[in-house]
Amino acid sequence: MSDALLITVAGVGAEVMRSQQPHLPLLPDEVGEEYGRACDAGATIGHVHGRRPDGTPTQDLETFRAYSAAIRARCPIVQQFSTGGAVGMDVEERIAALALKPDMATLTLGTCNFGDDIFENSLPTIRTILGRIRQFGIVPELEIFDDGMLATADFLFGKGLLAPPAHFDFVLGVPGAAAATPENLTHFARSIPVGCTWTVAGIGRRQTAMATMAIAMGGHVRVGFEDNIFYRKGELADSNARFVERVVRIAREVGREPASISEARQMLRLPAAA
Ligand code: KMH
Ligand code: ZN
Repeated sequence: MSDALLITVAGVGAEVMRSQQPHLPLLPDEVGEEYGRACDAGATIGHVHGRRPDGTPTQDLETFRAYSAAIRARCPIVQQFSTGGAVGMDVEERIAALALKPDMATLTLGTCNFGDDIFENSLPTIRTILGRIRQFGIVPELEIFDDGMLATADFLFGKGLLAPPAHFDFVLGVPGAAAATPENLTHFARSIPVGCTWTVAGIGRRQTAMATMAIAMGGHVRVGFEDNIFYRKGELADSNARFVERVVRIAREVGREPASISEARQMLRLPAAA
């Protein structure tokens, strides 16, 4: 297995607003340019949420069509559509854009608190999302926010609804779900089948600490405005690429290089790019 580092850029998200992060991309050209700069810096997966021009979240297919085309015109990053959307969206809305057949789509394996809200992923919701992912031949990223979601992964593997090796993302530090601690990251990484790949998305100020641990552990990294808007305490990041550049610097210090797009596609079991 390659030692190359997968870096996901989660550059849009559904919760952060322009009033908090003035560089948040919203229009298709802005999203294309932002993901292009992140890709130039070493990101190989682009995790995509939709926004209306006023910044409100949407999973509308036409928004994703425009984002996807703008990203593709700028760079060959692996495109991963969110099916989480924003809290409160119904499942049909969350999966509407999958008809565009992105390379990958997220699949969160359980319900958790999400600050004051509830991020709802009951088994029927999971089955509906997974059904659509399979219908369109999309590679899932299994999102794990809390311990019980690892049990659901085992359950789905046992039922043959998912097959290892799979790609996971551990989202650590959401208020109300698993904390971004070394102990949790170690436990999560040990709990998935051998041969699976994983990234960690450390929320807020824990982003860089979690990324550094993942690099040392042989895992992979997710960064971006969806998870963290500050480059360091009190200083807003001026682009998503800044986070990617920092991860690449840390990785090189411990002897890991960012994956190329073709390496990433192989590691994620995606067909070679056309
Ligand atoms: N916005 C969060 C409630 C995903 O992209 O699949 C859920 C989320 C997960 O971002
Ligand atoms: Zn997301």
